[in-house]
Amino acid sequence: MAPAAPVRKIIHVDMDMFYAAVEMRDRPELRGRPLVVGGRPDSRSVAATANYEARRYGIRSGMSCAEAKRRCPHCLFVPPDFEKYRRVSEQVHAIFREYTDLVESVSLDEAYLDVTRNRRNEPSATRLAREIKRRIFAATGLTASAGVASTMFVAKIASDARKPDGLCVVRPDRVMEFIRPLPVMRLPGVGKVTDAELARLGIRTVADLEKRPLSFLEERFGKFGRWLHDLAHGIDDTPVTPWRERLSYGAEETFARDVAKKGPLLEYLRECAGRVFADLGEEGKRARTVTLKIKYADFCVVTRRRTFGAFLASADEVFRAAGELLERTEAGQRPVRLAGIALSNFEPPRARADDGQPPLFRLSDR
Ligand code: DCP
Ligand code: MG
Repeated sequence: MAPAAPVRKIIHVDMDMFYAAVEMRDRPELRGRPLVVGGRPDSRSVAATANYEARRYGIRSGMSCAEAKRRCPHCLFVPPDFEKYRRVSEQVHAIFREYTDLVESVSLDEAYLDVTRNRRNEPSATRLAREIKRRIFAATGLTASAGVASTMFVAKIASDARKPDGLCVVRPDRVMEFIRPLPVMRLPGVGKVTDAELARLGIRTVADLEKRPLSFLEERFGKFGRWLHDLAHGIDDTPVTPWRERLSYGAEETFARDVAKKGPLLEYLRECAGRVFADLGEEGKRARTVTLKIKYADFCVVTRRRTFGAFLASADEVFRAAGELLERTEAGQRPVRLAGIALSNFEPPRARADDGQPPLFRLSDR
Protein backbone atom coordinates (compact mmCIF):
# COMPACT_ATOMS: atom_id res chain seq x y z
CA MET A 1 0.00 0.00 0.00
CA ALA A 2 1.33 3.44 -0.91
CA PRO A 3 1.95 5.75 2.02
CA ALA A 4 -0.69 8.38 2.64
CA ALA A 5 0.11 11.70 0.98
CA PRO A 6 1.15 14.54 3.30
CA VAL A 7 -1.52 16.99 4.35
CA ARG A 8 -1.77 19.66 1.66
CA LYS A 9 -1.90 23.41 2.21
CA ILE A 10 -4.29 25.08 -0.18
CA ILE A 11 -5.24 28.75 -0.38
CA HIS A 12 -8.34 29.86 -2.25
CA VAL A 13 -8.31 33.56 -3.11
CA ASP A 14 -11.43 35.38 -4.29
CA MET A 15 -11.56 39.10 -5.01
CA ASP A 16 -14.32 41.03 -3.24
CA MET A 17 -17.22 42.18 -5.49
CA PHE A 18 -14.61 42.16 -8.22
CA TYR A 19 -15.97 44.18 -11.17
CA ALA A 20 -17.76 46.61 -8.87
CA ALA A 21 -14.65 47.08 -6.74
CA VAL A 22 -12.56 47.94 -9.81
CA GLU A 23 -15.12 50.50 -10.95
CA MET A 24 -15.38 52.08 -7.49
CA ARG A 25 -11.61 52.26 -7.27
CA ASP A 26 -11.39 54.18 -10.54
CA ARG A 27 -14.48 56.34 -10.16
CA PRO A 28 -14.78 57.72 -6.63
CA GLU A 29 -18.23 59.13 -7.40
CA LEU A 30 -19.54 55.54 -7.46
CA ARG A 31 -18.45 54.76 -3.91
CA GLY A 32 -20.89 54.41 -1.06
CA ARG A 33 -23.90 54.01 -3.36
CA PRO A 34 -25.69 50.90 -4.61
CA LEU A 35 -23.95 49.88 -7.83
CA VAL A 36 -24.49 47.19 -10.42
CA VAL A 37 -21.97 46.34 -13.10
CA GLY A 38 -23.94 45.12 -16.08
CA GLY A 39 -26.00 46.41 -18.93
CA ARG A 40 -28.50 49.23 -18.82
CA PRO A 41 -31.58 48.74 -16.62
CA ASP A 42 -33.93 49.09 -19.59
CA SER A 43 -32.11 46.47 -21.64
CA ARG A 44 -32.48 42.71 -21.30
CA SER A 45 -29.05 42.35 -19.73
CA VAL A 46 -28.15 40.87 -16.35
CA ALA A 47 -26.09 42.11 -13.43
CA ALA A 48 -22.54 40.73 -13.58
CA THR A 49 -22.05 41.80 -10.01
CA ALA A 50 -23.30 44.24 -7.39
CA ASN A 51 -21.48 46.07 -4.62
CA TYR A 52 -22.43 45.41 -1.00
CA GLU A 53 -24.71 48.45 -0.82
CA ALA A 54 -26.74 47.01 -3.72
CA ARG A 55 -26.70 43.49 -2.24
CA ARG A 56 -28.55 44.88 0.76
CA TYR A 57 -31.52 45.27 -1.62
CA GLY A 58 -31.27 41.62 -2.57
CA ILE A 59 -29.51 42.30 -5.86
CA ARG A 60 -27.32 39.39 -6.98
CA SER A 61 -25.08 38.36 -9.88
CA GLY A 62 -27.15 36.95 -12.71
CA MET A 63 -30.29 38.92 -11.81
CA SER A 64 -31.80 40.92 -14.67
CA CYS A 65 -30.94 44.59 -14.54
CA ALA A 66 -34.65 45.38 -14.77
CA GLU A 67 -35.28 43.38 -11.59
CA ALA A 68 -32.32 45.10 -9.89
CA LYS A 69 -33.80 48.48 -10.79
CA ARG A 70 -37.17 47.43 -9.34
CA ARG A 71 -35.53 46.43 -6.08
CA CYS A 72 -33.45 49.57 -5.85
CA PRO A 73 -34.62 52.45 -8.07
CA HIS A 74 -31.67 54.71 -7.21
CA CYS A 75 -29.11 52.02 -8.02
CA LEU A 76 -26.32 53.02 -10.40
CA PHE A 77 -25.60 50.87 -13.47
CA VAL A 78 -22.17 50.80 -15.03
CA PRO A 79 -21.24 48.81 -18.15
CA PRO A 80 -18.47 46.25 -17.67
CA ASP A 81 -14.94 46.87 -18.92
CA PHE A 82 -13.60 43.34 -19.34
CA GLU A 83 -10.24 44.47 -20.69
CA LYS A 84 -9.61 46.35 -17.48
CA TYR A 85 -10.68 43.42 -15.29
CA ARG A 86 -8.39 41.16 -17.27
CA ARG A 87 -5.44 43.46 -16.64
CA VAL A 88 -6.14 43.51 -12.90
CA SER A 89 -6.52 39.75 -12.95
CA GLU A 90 -3.11 39.43 -14.58
CA GLN A 91 -1.53 41.58 -11.86
CA VAL A 92 -3.07 39.38 -9.20
CA HIS A 93 -2.01 36.16 -10.91
CA ALA A 94 1.54 37.44 -11.27
CA ILE A 95 1.59 37.75 -7.47
CA PHE A 96 0.31 34.18 -7.05
CA ARG A 97 3.04 32.81 -9.28
CA GLU A 98 5.71 34.35 -7.07
CA TYR A 99 4.68 31.81 -4.46
CA THR A 100 4.04 28.66 -6.48
CA ASP A 101 3.50 27.31 -9.99
CA LEU A 102 0.57 25.31 -8.69
CA VAL A 103 -2.03 27.97 -9.37
CA GLU A 104 -5.42 27.01 -10.72
CA SER A 105 -7.46 29.96 -11.98
CA VAL A 106 -11.16 29.44 -11.90
CA SER A 107 -12.21 32.82 -13.23
CA LEU A 108 -10.75 36.30 -13.50
CA ASP A 109 -11.15 36.87 -9.78
CA GLU A 110 -10.66 33.46 -8.22
CA ALA A 111 -7.80 30.97 -7.91
CA TYR A 112 -6.49 28.06 -5.88
CA LEU A 113 -2.85 27.88 -4.82
CA ASP A 114 -1.22 24.72 -3.53
CA VAL A 115 1.47 26.09 -1.20
CA THR A 116 2.41 22.80 0.46
CA ARG A 117 5.76 23.55 -1.08
CA ASN A 118 6.35 27.14 -2.07
CA ARG A 119 9.07 29.44 -3.30
CA ARG A 120 9.28 31.22 0.06
CA ASN A 121 9.88 27.96 1.92
CA GLU A 122 7.25 29.26 4.29
CA PRO A 123 5.61 26.47 6.27
CA SER A 124 2.64 28.58 7.39
CA ALA A 125 -0.07 28.85 4.73
CA THR A 126 -1.82 31.35 6.99
CA ARG A 127 1.15 33.70 6.89
CA LEU A 128 1.35 33.29 3.11
CA ALA A 129 -2.35 34.05 2.67
CA ARG A 130 -2.02 37.19 4.77
CA GLU A 131 0.98 38.29 2.75
CA ILE A 132 -0.74 37.59 -0.57
CA LYS A 133 -3.78 39.63 0.48
CA ARG A 134 -1.51 42.49 1.48
CA ARG A 135 0.37 42.35 -1.81
CA ILE A 136 -2.82 42.29 -3.86
CA PHE A 137 -3.99 45.39 -2.06
CA ALA A 138 -0.65 47.14 -2.53
CA ALA A 139 -0.58 46.35 -6.26
CA THR A 140 -4.22 46.95 -7.14
CA GLY A 141 -5.89 48.86 -4.30
CA LEU A 142 -8.45 46.03 -4.10
CA THR A 143 -9.28 43.61 -1.33
CA ALA A 144 -9.48 39.85 -1.63
CA SER A 145 -10.74 37.19 0.72
CA ALA A 146 -8.80 33.99 1.30
CA GLY A 147 -9.55 30.56 2.66
CA VAL A 148 -6.89 28.15 3.85
CA ALA A 149 -7.48 24.42 4.19
CA SER A 150 -6.08 21.04 3.24
CA THR A 151 -8.62 20.47 0.45
CA MET A 152 -9.85 22.62 -2.41
CA PHE A 153 -13.51 22.50 -1.49
CA VAL A 154 -12.99 23.54 2.13
CA ALA A 155 -10.60 26.33 1.11
CA LYS A 156 -13.26 27.62 -1.28
CA ILE A 157 -16.00 27.61 1.33
CA ALA A 158 -13.61 29.24 3.81
CA SER A 159 -12.75 32.13 1.45
CA ASP A 160 -16.43 32.99 1.39
CA ALA A 161 -16.87 32.80 5.15
CA ARG A 162 -15.41 36.15 6.15
CA LYS A 163 -16.00 38.36 3.10
CA PRO A 164 -15.00 41.11 2.47
CA ASP A 165 -11.26 41.36 3.14
CA GLY A 166 -11.48 38.13 5.11
CA LEU A 167 -9.11 35.36 6.00
CA CYS A 168 -10.47 32.07 7.27
CA VAL A 169 -8.19 29.19 8.16
CA VAL A 170 -9.66 25.73 8.68
CA ARG A 171 -7.14 23.40 10.26
CA PRO A 172 -7.46 19.71 9.36
CA ASP A 173 -8.76 18.81 12.82
CA ARG A 174 -11.46 21.48 12.53
CA VAL A 175 -12.81 20.57 9.10
CA MET A 176 -15.77 18.58 10.33
CA GLU A 177 -17.06 21.20 12.76
CA PHE A 178 -16.66 23.79 9.98
CA ILE A 179 -18.61 21.91 7.30
CA ARG A 180 -21.27 20.08 9.35
CA PRO A 181 -23.69 23.02 9.67
CA LEU A 182 -23.50 23.95 5.97
CA PRO A 183 -26.39 23.30 3.57
CA VAL A 184 -25.46 20.54 1.11
CA MET A 185 -25.75 23.07 -1.74
CA ARG A 186 -22.40 24.46 -0.65
CA LEU A 187 -20.67 21.24 -1.69
CA PRO A 188 -19.09 21.21 -5.16
CA GLY A 189 -21.19 19.23 -7.59
CA VAL A 190 -24.42 19.71 -5.66
CA GLY A 191 -26.73 21.84 -7.77
CA LYS A 192 -30.46 22.37 -7.63
CA VAL A 193 -31.32 18.87 -8.86
CA THR A 194 -29.14 16.97 -6.39
CA ASP A 195 -30.17 19.36 -3.64
CA ALA A 196 -33.85 18.59 -4.24
CA GLU A 197 -33.14 14.87 -4.36
CA LEU A 198 -31.20 15.03 -1.10
CA ALA A 199 -33.95 17.09 0.51
CA ARG A 200 -36.46 14.35 -0.38
CA LEU A 201 -34.25 11.95 1.55
CA GLY A 202 -34.26 14.33 4.51
CA ILE A 203 -30.69 15.43 3.88
CA ARG A 204 -30.28 19.20 4.16
CA THR A 205 -26.97 19.79 5.85
CA VAL A 206 -23.56 18.21 5.60
CA ALA A 207 -24.21 16.74 9.05
CA ASP A 208 -27.30 14.94 7.66
CA LEU A 209 -25.21 13.64 4.76
CA GLU A 210 -22.41 12.49 7.02
CA LYS A 211 -24.79 10.15 8.84
CA ARG A 212 -25.74 8.21 5.70
CA PRO A 213 -23.67 5.14 4.90
CA LEU A 214 -21.73 4.93 1.65
CA SER A 215 -23.92 2.09 0.38
CA PHE A 216 -27.06 4.20 0.85
CA LEU A 217 -25.62 7.06 -1.20
CA GLU A 218 -24.15 4.81 -3.88
CA GLU A 219 -27.48 3.08 -4.35
CA ARG A 220 -29.20 6.37 -5.02
CA PHE A 221 -26.52 8.40 -6.73
CA GLY A 222 -24.20 5.83 -8.30
CA LYS A 223 -20.60 6.95 -8.51
CA PHE A 224 -21.57 10.42 -7.42
CA GLY A 225 -22.65 8.90 -4.08
CA ARG A 226 -19.05 8.14 -3.30
CA TRP A 227 -18.09 11.73 -3.99
CA LEU A 228 -20.86 12.99 -1.70
CA HIS A 229 -19.84 10.58 1.03
CA ASP A 230 -16.22 11.70 0.81
CA LEU A 231 -17.09 15.39 0.93
CA ALA A 232 -19.36 14.86 3.90
CA HIS A 233 -16.33 13.40 5.68
CA GLY A 234 -14.07 16.27 4.62
CA ILE A 235 -12.25 14.17 2.02
CA ASP A 236 -11.33 15.57 -1.41
CA ASP A 237 -8.03 14.80 -3.08
CA THR A 238 -8.72 16.80 -6.25
CA PRO A 239 -5.32 18.27 -7.11
CA VAL A 240 -4.77 21.94 -7.83
CA THR A 241 -4.20 21.81 -11.59
CA PRO A 242 -2.68 24.75 -13.45
CA TRP A 243 -4.15 25.71 -16.80
CA ARG A 244 -0.97 24.83 -18.59
CA GLU A 245 -1.39 21.22 -17.70
CA ARG A 246 -5.10 21.15 -18.24
CA LEU A 247 -4.86 22.68 -21.67
CA SER A 248 -2.13 20.41 -22.96
CA TYR A 249 -4.78 18.04 -24.25
CA GLY A 250 -7.71 20.20 -25.07
CA ALA A 251 -9.74 21.67 -27.82
CA GLU A 252 -12.03 24.63 -27.80
CA GLU A 253 -13.89 26.64 -30.33
CA THR A 254 -15.37 30.11 -30.53
CA PHE A 255 -18.65 29.73 -32.39
CA ALA A 256 -19.49 31.87 -35.40
CA ARG A 257 -22.67 32.81 -33.55
CA ASP A 258 -23.47 32.60 -29.84
CA VAL A 259 -25.20 29.31 -29.05
CA ALA A 260 -28.42 29.63 -27.09
CA LYS A 261 -29.46 25.97 -26.89
CA LYS A 262 -27.85 22.95 -25.27
CA GLY A 263 -28.44 20.62 -28.23
CA PRO A 264 -25.87 22.12 -30.59
CA LEU A 265 -23.43 22.52 -27.71
CA LEU A 266 -23.67 18.82 -26.96
CA GLU A 267 -23.11 18.04 -30.62
CA TYR A 268 -19.95 20.10 -30.57
CA LEU A 269 -18.81 18.54 -27.29
CA ARG A 270 -19.21 15.05 -28.72
CA GLU A 271 -16.93 15.88 -31.59
CA CYS A 272 -14.55 17.69 -29.28
CA ALA A 273 -14.39 14.71 -26.89
CA GLY A 274 -13.48 12.43 -29.78
CA ARG A 275 -10.71 14.74 -30.86
CA VAL A 276 -9.05 15.28 -27.48
CA PHE A 277 -9.33 11.62 -26.54
CA ALA A 278 -7.63 10.64 -29.80
CA ASP A 279 -4.87 13.25 -29.34
CA LEU A 280 -4.11 11.89 -25.91
CA GLY A 281 -4.09 8.29 -27.12
CA GLU A 282 -1.63 9.16 -29.86
CA GLU A 283 0.81 10.28 -27.19
CA GLY A 284 0.29 7.03 -25.33
CA LYS A 285 -1.19 8.90 -22.38
CA ARG A 286 -4.25 8.37 -20.26
CA ALA A 287 -6.12 10.96 -18.20
CA ARG A 288 -8.43 11.03 -15.20
CA THR A 289 -9.75 14.59 -15.24
CA VAL A 290 -12.19 16.15 -17.68
CA THR A 291 -12.49 19.94 -17.70
CA LEU A 292 -15.29 21.72 -19.48
CA LYS A 293 -14.76 25.36 -20.35
CA ILE A 294 -17.61 27.64 -21.26
CA LYS A 295 -17.36 31.29 -22.22
CA TYR A 296 -20.66 33.10 -22.21
CA ALA A 297 -21.55 35.81 -24.70
CA ASP A 298 -20.52 38.44 -22.14
CA PHE A 299 -17.02 36.90 -22.01
CA CYS A 300 -17.49 35.54 -18.51
CA VAL A 301 -15.63 32.20 -18.41
CA VAL A 302 -16.47 29.24 -16.20
CA THR A 303 -14.80 25.87 -15.94
CA ARG A 304 -16.22 22.72 -14.43
CA ARG A 305 -14.24 19.57 -13.94
CA ARG A 306 -14.47 16.06 -12.71
CA THR A 307 -11.75 13.68 -11.67
CA PHE A 308 -12.31 9.97 -11.94
CA GLY A 309 -10.76 7.21 -9.86
CA ALA A 310 -9.79 5.31 -13.01
CA PHE A 311 -8.44 6.44 -16.36
CA LEU A 312 -10.99 7.54 -18.91
CA ALA A 313 -11.38 4.63 -21.27
CA SER A 314 -13.21 6.04 -24.27
CA ALA A 315 -14.21 9.20 -26.09
CA ASP A 316 -17.75 8.41 -25.08
CA GLU A 317 -16.84 8.51 -21.38
CA VAL A 318 -15.24 11.89 -21.94
CA PHE A 319 -18.34 13.11 -23.73
CA ARG A 320 -20.67 11.86 -21.01
CA ALA A 321 -18.60 13.57 -18.33
CA ALA A 322 -18.60 16.80 -20.35
CA GLY A 323 -22.38 16.55 -20.79
CA GLU A 324 -22.87 16.19 -17.04
CA LEU A 325 -20.56 19.11 -16.40
CA LEU A 326 -22.55 21.18 -18.88
CA GLU A 327 -25.55 20.70 -16.59
CA ARG A 328 -23.65 22.61 -13.96
CA THR A 329 -23.30 25.69 -16.12
CA GLU A 330 -25.86 28.21 -17.28
CA ALA A 331 -25.64 26.93 -20.87
CA GLY A 332 -29.11 26.85 -22.34
CA GLN A 333 -30.19 29.87 -20.33
CA ARG A 334 -27.30 32.12 -21.20
CA PRO A 335 -25.84 32.36 -24.72
CA VAL A 336 -22.47 30.65 -25.12
CA ARG A 337 -19.66 32.02 -27.21
CA LEU A 338 -17.05 29.32 -26.75
CA ALA A 339 -16.93 25.77 -25.45
CA GLY A 340 -14.06 23.38 -24.96
CA ILE A 341 -12.86 20.20 -23.29
CA ALA A 342 -9.48 19.49 -21.76
CA LEU A 343 -8.08 16.27 -20.33
CA SER A 344 -5.49 16.20 -17.55
CA ASN A 345 -4.29 14.34 -14.50
CA PHE A 346 -2.14 11.69 -16.13
CA GLU A 347 -1.09 10.03 -12.89
CA PRO A 348 -2.76 6.89 -11.58
CA PRO A 349 -4.89 7.48 -8.48
CA ARG A 350 -3.19 7.61 -5.11
CA ALA A 351 -3.86 4.68 -2.84
CA ARG A 352 -6.11 5.66 0.00
CA ALA A 353 -4.79 5.33 3.48
CA ASP A 354 -8.12 4.26 4.92
CA ASP A 355 -9.20 1.35 2.76
CA GLY A 356 -5.89 0.12 1.48
CA GLN A 357 -6.81 -0.08 -2.17
CA PRO A 358 -7.30 2.44 -4.90
CA PRO A 359 -11.03 2.81 -5.41
CA LEU A 360 -12.15 2.09 -8.92
CA PHE A 361 -14.55 4.90 -9.47
CA ARG A 362 -13.67 7.58 -7.06
CA LEU A 363 -14.81 10.73 -8.54
CA SER A 364 -14.37 14.30 -7.73
CA ASP A 365 -15.43 17.44 -9.37
CA ARG A 366 -16.05 21.08 -9.05
N1 DCP B 1 -19.69 37.35 -12.67
C1 DCP B 1 -20.56 37.42 -13.76
N2 DCP B 1 -21.74 36.70 -13.75
C2 DCP B 1 -22.07 35.91 -12.68
C3 DCP B 1 -21.19 35.81 -11.59
C4 DCP B 1 -20.01 36.55 -11.61
O1 DCP B 1 -20.26 38.12 -14.72
N3 DCP B 1 -23.24 35.23 -12.68
C5 DCP B 1 -18.43 38.13 -12.68
C6 DCP B 1 -18.61 39.46 -11.98
C7 DCP B 1 -17.91 39.31 -10.66
C8 DCP B 1 -16.83 38.28 -10.97
O2 DCP B 1 -17.38 37.46 -12.01
O3 DCP B 1 -17.40 40.52 -10.17
C9 DCP B 1 -16.48 37.44 -9.77
O4 DCP B 1 -17.57 36.66 -9.31
P1 DCP B 1 -17.83 36.35 -7.77
O5 DCP B 1 -18.88 35.33 -7.71
O6 DCP B 1 -16.54 36.13 -7.06
O7 DCP B 1 -18.50 37.71 -7.25
P2 DCP B 1 -17.85 39.04 -6.78
O8 DCP B 1 -16.36 39.01 -6.83
O9 DCP B 1 -18.47 40.14 -7.58
O10 DCP B 1 -18.36 39.17 -5.30
P3 DCP B 1 -17.85 38.43 -3.97
O11 DCP B 1 -17.35 39.53 -3.08
O12 DCP B 1 -19.04 37.76 -3.40
O13 DCP B 1 -16.77 37.46 -4.40
MG1 MG C 1 -15.26 37.43 -5.98
